[in-house]
Amino acid sequence: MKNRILIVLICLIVSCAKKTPVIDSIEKIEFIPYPNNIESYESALKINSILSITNKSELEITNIIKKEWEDLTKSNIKIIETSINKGNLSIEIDEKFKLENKEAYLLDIDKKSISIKSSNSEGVYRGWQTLKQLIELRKNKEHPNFIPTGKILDYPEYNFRATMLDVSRHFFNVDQLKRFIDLVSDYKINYLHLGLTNDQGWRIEIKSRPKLTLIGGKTEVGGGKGGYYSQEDYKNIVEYARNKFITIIPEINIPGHTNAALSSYAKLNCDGKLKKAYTGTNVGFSTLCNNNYTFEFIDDVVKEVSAITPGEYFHIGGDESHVTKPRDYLEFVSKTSQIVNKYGKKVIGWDDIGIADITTNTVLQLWNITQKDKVVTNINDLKYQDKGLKNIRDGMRKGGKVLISPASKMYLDIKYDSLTKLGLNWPGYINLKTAYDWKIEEEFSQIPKKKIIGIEAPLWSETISTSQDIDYLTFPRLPAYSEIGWTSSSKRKWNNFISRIASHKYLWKERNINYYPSPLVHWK
Ligand code: TNX
Repeated sequence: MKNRILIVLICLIVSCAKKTPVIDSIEKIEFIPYPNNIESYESALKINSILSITNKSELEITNIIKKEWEDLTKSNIKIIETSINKGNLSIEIDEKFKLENKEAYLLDIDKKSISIKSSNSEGVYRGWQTLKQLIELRKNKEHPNFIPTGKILDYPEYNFRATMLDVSRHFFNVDQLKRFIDLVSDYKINYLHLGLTNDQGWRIEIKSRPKLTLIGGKTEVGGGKGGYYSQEDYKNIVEYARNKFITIIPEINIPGHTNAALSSYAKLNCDGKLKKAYTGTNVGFSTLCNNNYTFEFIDDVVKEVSAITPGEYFHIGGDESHVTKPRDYLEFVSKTSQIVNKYGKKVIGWDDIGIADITTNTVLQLWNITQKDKVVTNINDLKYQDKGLKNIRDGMRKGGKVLISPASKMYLDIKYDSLTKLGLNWPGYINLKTAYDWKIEEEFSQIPKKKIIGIEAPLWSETISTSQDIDYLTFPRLPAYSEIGWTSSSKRKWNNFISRIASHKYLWKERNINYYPSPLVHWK
């Protein structure tokens, strides 16, 4: 009898061991951004034991996750009516699960099933993004079909985590933009700001002003053919991003950075003459004329773009208007802000607009900062060193909020070091450590935390024209910024970050990302 029991026991242990291998526990997974709370159950779940998905409330998010699950695991799961506790991925939307943050989620993985809980579908999607990264990071390990069990209770440090693509200096088509959206979505970016207009090109169709794209859309830096998005293209991009819970923010820059418009409509110029097209990379030489025609023009543009933009923000630029008369500049900012509000949107502008009469709820994007040891070669460079902070102080006094984007730390178009072929270096160089290893509350201690809506890493395109170029400047820095935006700074450590990011190389290879192999990382 005793022997029999022993044999049965041994069989059980052997078969169990076969079923559930011992794998690294869930805290050791190289998540980026790293979740704010993780608890391990010290066991494992076989991924293809999940055969169904349930959701009691919203079908849209269930379909999104079902499709992404199937693309990722290459196996089908079916939607079923009621949750079962074996082989199921259950999605629960429960209004009571608030945690004072709409993106908060609870991801619970046990040996037999998975559940994602949040107060709304956006939070559920953030939980899914964590699960997706977990499944992918396991792919290159022993027992790739298993994921560790545990509970992740997570929510972001900042509700606004953005990147920007300048589609004006060089045009990127709809497919290139969708690819960029896919790549940044993996890192829980939730806003994409598009620089739609600049001296070198006008990239959005305005039905009441067709010459903007017929003339202004046909140029770009270096003399290439340019391009533009029709309003249908733009709606398509907005919808594509929405399915990844990313909100598009359009930027129509006024009153400077407007040569493309000035070369399309003569009446926007004070001398009534069309400007020549511009394909160089200088800044600060163009301005709209302060006249009635211009404000009708701005009203029409803001009206049309707002109508196809479901998000709450509209970016009015406002930077580097060096040839606009100071009085005119103030009038441009305040009148354009009122127009934007009239069409139901909140204003974002570069920090320069802090000196003007801004409207309530305006967000100032802090950019005008260079590194402390940046050699000032020219007296004009002095203006960059901390002009941004002065503008922000002005703007905050008038009720403005702040979006953190210092050029010295967060500009994706800046060279990693002196050897980087792409990019600029006016605020200094930004290697991976400079990008990651700092804290907003220490660097900008003079800005109260409650004034800060979040972070944005902009990618200007003077020196880039292909998706490979985009990749090279974006990876690995964008994951660093995403973690600054998501993970509490007390939980971020440089050494730990570089050991995690090394594993993301496999994810990037899978997606054909032309990343920069930073020498600061030991790429395994
Ligand atoms: C400054 S950032 C600019 C852009 C340039 C960028 C290049 C800002 C508001 N203005 O026009 O493209 O530097 O790094």
